Amino acid sequence: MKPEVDLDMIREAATKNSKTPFSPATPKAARKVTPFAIWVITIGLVLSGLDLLYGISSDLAKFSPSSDPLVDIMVLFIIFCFIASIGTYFQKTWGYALSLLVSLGFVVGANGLNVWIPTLSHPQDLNTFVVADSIVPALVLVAVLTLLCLANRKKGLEKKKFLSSPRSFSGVFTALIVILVIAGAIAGASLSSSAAKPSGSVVAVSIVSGAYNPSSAVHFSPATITLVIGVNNTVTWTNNDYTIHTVTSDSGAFGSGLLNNGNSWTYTFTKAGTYGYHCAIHPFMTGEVIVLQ
Ligand SMILES: [Cu+2]
Repeated sequence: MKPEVDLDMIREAATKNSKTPFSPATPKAARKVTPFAIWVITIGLVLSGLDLLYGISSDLAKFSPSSDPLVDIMVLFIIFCFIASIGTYFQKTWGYALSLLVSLGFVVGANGLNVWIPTLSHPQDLNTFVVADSIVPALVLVAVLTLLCLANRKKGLEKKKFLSSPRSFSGVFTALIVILVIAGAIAGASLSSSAAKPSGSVVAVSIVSGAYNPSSAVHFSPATITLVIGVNNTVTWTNNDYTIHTVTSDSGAFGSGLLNNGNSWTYTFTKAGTYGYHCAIHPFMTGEVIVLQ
């Protein structure tokens, strides 16, 4: 009887030791573990900032300082992304506030431009596509998690499992966004490689160098074109400027999405009519396509 009891005690002690280290809870509690949601927000903001920096790099490489007011706004936005990521990492209220401002501001602003969905459906250039495809989903993720951190900051994030652990709501949500971005990039790569060459003669329109400038005389060249269905009803626009532009129908009939320097976009007109278009980023850039039957 007696040896058995001893054995049980030893066994019990051994299991206890293997589960928790000998030192009591104090050092573990003192070492603050960064909650999972904080990591996601911090990394999301840094990646979005780098992503955008890459997006405007061709403009910055050409002009220093930048020539386009939009690029200046983007530079400011990138700086705020990095400051917000630091503030969030240290779990400061101002960090959460800035993170929310930056992420919501970008998502709402980009949505207003109405260029992200066309970029997804017409992936002309994989680089532009990746920038468009990743930054909006990443900032939606950042905005949702920041809002939850802001709401729970007084009670302590580490006490909320859905924020502290990856095996919870925030983990599943993060995984979904990552899968969405990867699937989008794969879809974009396969779509751009399978883009069909149009038959018949193609009319070329150039987005001229310096088109970003409101006082520049020419933006789209030629600004007005006349097409005849069955003869030359396909148009290719090429961005020869050093900043991002779009070809966006005034009526919403067509849209190129974002076009980086050197990118082109092709559209075939199948119905007679007069189609006004503009650049979604620079509304003063306008053009017209007249289609004859
Ligand atoms: Cu433009």
